[in-house]
Parts: sequence; structure tokens; C-alpha cells
Amino acid sequence: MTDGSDDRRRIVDVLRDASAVTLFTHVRPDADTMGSALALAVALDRNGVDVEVGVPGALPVPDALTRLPGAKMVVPSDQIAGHRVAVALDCASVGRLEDLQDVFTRAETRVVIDHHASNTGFGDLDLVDAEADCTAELVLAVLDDLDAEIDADVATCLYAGLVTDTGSFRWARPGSHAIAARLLAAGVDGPAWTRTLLDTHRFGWLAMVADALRSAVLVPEAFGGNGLVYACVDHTWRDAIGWDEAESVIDLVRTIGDADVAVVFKESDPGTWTVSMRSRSATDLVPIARAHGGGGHPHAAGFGFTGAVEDVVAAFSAA
Ligand SMILES: [Mn+2]
Repeated sequence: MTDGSDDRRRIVDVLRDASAVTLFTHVRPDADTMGSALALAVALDRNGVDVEVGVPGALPVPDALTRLPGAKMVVPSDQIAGHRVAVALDCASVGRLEDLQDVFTRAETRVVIDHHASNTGFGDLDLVDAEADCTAELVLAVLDDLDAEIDADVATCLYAGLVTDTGSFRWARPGSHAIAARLLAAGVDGPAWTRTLLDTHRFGWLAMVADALRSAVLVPEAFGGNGLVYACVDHTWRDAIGWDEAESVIDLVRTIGDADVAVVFKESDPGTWTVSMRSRSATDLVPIARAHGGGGHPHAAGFGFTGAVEDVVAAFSAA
């Protein structure tokens, strides 16, 4: 983790001088990585900068995120030019860039803007602040330093990251409420975007949730008696209703007060798992995530795993 102010100043200088910039979201993009990238994309594009946004992986971008302002600047990952200045948004490690890792790495100036506690910095310039509720807040600070206008489009992208990463402001820090007020005053339709980003599912989502909740297991003795609850979503649901619909299952499982740790094992392809973890208070999840090549925050982290469902559960239980 860096203090940030020096690197932030240098990042602002780099972005002010750049004629072309490639922005990167993390794989399986959420609203914070996408909103952060698009806010920066809209502001830079307006300043005449040649901007492209790369989304790693072959999976489709969630429908709601394709409606954010500036989404037309997303370029299919096999068509990314790779400009001299590269900025990774909300990526805890270079591995989160998956197939776009090389494009990022070969850029002349690599910039990392992120708020994950596990991020040790992998750019030439790292603005990493685990105190920030979302990466979008850090992008707002950069845009302010650039004297960029925070109009309704830019504000909407930033708000998308803010409202989702704070769980609709449930765990927002005081400063994040002040930022929200500023973004709403700039013209964001808060209720509409909250509904679009957090409260909208396909009908098939209900059956997937029913299936996932039926698979739930409570292990009271886990984590020194603090307890674990976990559930699985198998790969058949990806084709039925899309990978992103499984992201919300953890928000149901983590409400179980019998366990400090909640985990959802999501199978993206047969035998390929994404493990989402949440802890209510006692357990720091970062060491577990890091031990499996993942990362995150103390109370929200994740990692990837390849193998059978019994193996992924066993590997997790061993940690
Ligand atoms: Mn984030």
C-alpha cells in the first residue's frame, strides 16, 4: 500500500500529457472496475485523448454495465491496440487482467488505481488506497486534480462503483456519503441506477438462487468456532442465465448470523471455480485469498480454483 499523494500527482501528470491511453477493467467486471474505467474514459476522450477500454476474458459484459455512459469505448480484448499509457482499475493483481496482462505489461507507463488491501502494487505508478470504499473514489480524486468536469455522465460512472462497492451505502464511510451527494447533485439518477445495478434479475435467477440455497452447508466448528456457511452454483447456470447473475448469491449467504464466514463456490466452466468469501467481523480473508493466488479486502475476498467441487471445498477448508 502506498500513501498515494506522490504517485497520484505523477499519475495526473502522465494522464495530462498522454495522447492515447488504454484503460483496463478486471476480468468478470463489476460496476466499480467498469465505472472507474468509463469515468476516466469519458473525461479523457473529452480532452481529445485516444481512449480504449479493455475488458479481459471472453465472457460478455453484464447487461447493466453496457448501459453506462462511455461503454461504447469498450474494445473486444482481441482488438485492443495497447497504447503507451496503460491504466488498470480496481485490479488487485496483474493476474486480474488475464489475457490482457501482456498488453498492460508492455506499455511504456503502467498505472494502477485500486483500493484492495491485498494489492502490493504492480505498476510504474501505483495509487493504491485500502481506505477508499471503491476505486471510483480514487478516480474522482484524479479527475479533480486533472480539473476534469464531473458532469452527469462521469458522475454516473463513478456512482455505479460507489453504490455497489458500499452495498448501497450500508458500509460506506462518511466521506463516501459526501461524494454520493456531490455525484447526485451533478445529475446522477440514483434510484434508477441502484435498481439497474443491484435490484434487477432475469426470472431464471429465482431458480438459480433456490438451487444454490438448497446446496448450503453450515460448519459451526470452522474458523475456530466462528463458523462457516457455504453454497455452490454449478456451471449449468452460466449458460442458462449468464455468469453475472451468480454474483448476488453471496449477498444472501452472508446474511446467516450463525457463521462469521460465508463462501460461494461458483463454477464458470466445468471444473473452473471462482470462490467468493465474506466475513462478518472476526476473520481476515486476505491471507486465505492470497494463499490461493487471489486477493481482496479483509471482509470480502476471492480466488480462482480448478478441480472438482469436493476439491475446491477441501482446499478451502484446509486454509
Ligand atoms: Mn472495487
